[in-house]
Amino acid sequence: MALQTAALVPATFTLPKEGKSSPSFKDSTFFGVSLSDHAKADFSSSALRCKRIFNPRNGAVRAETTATATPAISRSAVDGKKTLRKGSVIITGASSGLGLATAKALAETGKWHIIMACRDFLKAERAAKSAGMSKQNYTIMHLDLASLDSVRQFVDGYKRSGRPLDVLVCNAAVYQPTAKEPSFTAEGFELSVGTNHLGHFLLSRLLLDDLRHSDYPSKRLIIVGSITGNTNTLAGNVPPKANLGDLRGLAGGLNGLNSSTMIDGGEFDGAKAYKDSKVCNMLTMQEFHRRFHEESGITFASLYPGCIATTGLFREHIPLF
Ligand code: LMG
Ligand code: NDP
Ligand code: PMR
Repeated sequence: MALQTAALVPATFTLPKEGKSSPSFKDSTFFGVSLSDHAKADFSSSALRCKRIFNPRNGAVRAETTATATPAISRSAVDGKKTLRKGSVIITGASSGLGLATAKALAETGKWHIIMACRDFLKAERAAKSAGMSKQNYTIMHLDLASLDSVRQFVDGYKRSGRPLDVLVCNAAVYQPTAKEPSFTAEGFELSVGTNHLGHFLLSRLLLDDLRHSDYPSKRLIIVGSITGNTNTLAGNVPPKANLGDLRGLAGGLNGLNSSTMIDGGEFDGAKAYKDSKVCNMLTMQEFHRRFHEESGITFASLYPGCIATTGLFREHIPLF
């Protein structure tokens, strides 16, 4: 599979004019969108947790982390050889397409335990079975990225499981190129940006501390981007083109009531909303890298998988495609 670091397009990300809401990157806002008070509480408590845990004077919390984390490398009692423990990887949307293929490939190495984070438990179970994945290599956990409450519940459940987290793969997405009318997430955000970007953003933000604490040799946060969001490529010039404009729709909540459903404030266009969401995905990894890489040792990456026209992503598609 060809991996390509996403090239980003400054032209698609324009800063707002003075006096407009600023798309500054704060812990509780992202690209100008203000998450609900509930979400704010989660973000700030997650930041607090991180401070507490990284404060060397706070012995109690450090003791807790050593109690829950399994050392990545342990010495085998029998022959004294060093062995690497199984890595733990969460893959969102692992019930089909690229996510399932990734889960299967990692399971086959025998070196990973895969947490398949899926909205449809039965579909995921059937998919894992038909991919021939062995039960001991995976766990299915419910996650609906179109609900920020579900994201929080998933994170709580994961933390309670006591598993370390070594890699997070944000793979799930929806694409609605033929929709005439927008649809919405549980909190009322336009569905594609709400699921692909906001759901993954909250998930990543809440799990960042767990990745930080991983003692695995390579800890990663990976998001699946798309060339179709990059307007400096031919594919990215096929209309409708991604464009975040001055973020006025996002700042207004993407709910179609007192704001547009589109990030740039324009008319709803499902194909554009998807491409915009992928630009946000790619920008998120750039910003996470800038903010957190050095201090945490986490590798942040986005990748473009090439065109796989047979996946579920294209359940709705235009005849040209
Ligand atoms: C849209 O329609 C719907 O409007 C939207 O609602 C949604 O459903 C979306 O993605 C889903 O689809 C898609 C639209 C795109 O298709 C049609 O309307 C059907 C008719 C299109 C038939 C056009 C065939 C043309 C073949 C072009 C071959 C390109 C070769 C170019 C060579 C250039 C070399 C530099 O299609 C259109 O709207 C038609 C416009 C086609 C634009 C093609 C884009 C190429 C742009 C090239 C610009 C290059 C500049 C940058 C280059 C950088 C290179 C590094
Ligand atoms: P699929 O539709 O096969 O996979 C997408 C997965 O996301 C499905 O498992 C789907 O679940 C899941 N999903 C959708 N909505 C939610 C939700 N609300 N909560 C949890 N999971 C959800 O498509 P692909 O494998 O093609 O897509 C995978 C990634 O690759 C996406 O990020 C896509 O943008 C990206 N990509 C794909 C390209 C391609 O050509 N295929 C090209 C460029 C990027 P369910 O099974 O229940 O529907
Ligand atoms: Mg594209 C020449 C390069 C190129 C590449 C790499 C892609 C990838 N596409 C290219 C060109 C074209 N496409 C051209 C010239 C056309 C006719 C105008 C075209 C059309 C087209 C459509 C209608 N292409 C599409 C669609 C979709 O609905 C897909 C899409 O945009 O999904 C968001 C798509 C794609 N083309 C690609 C890739 C990778 C996709 C799927 C992108 C994704 O899933 O993220």
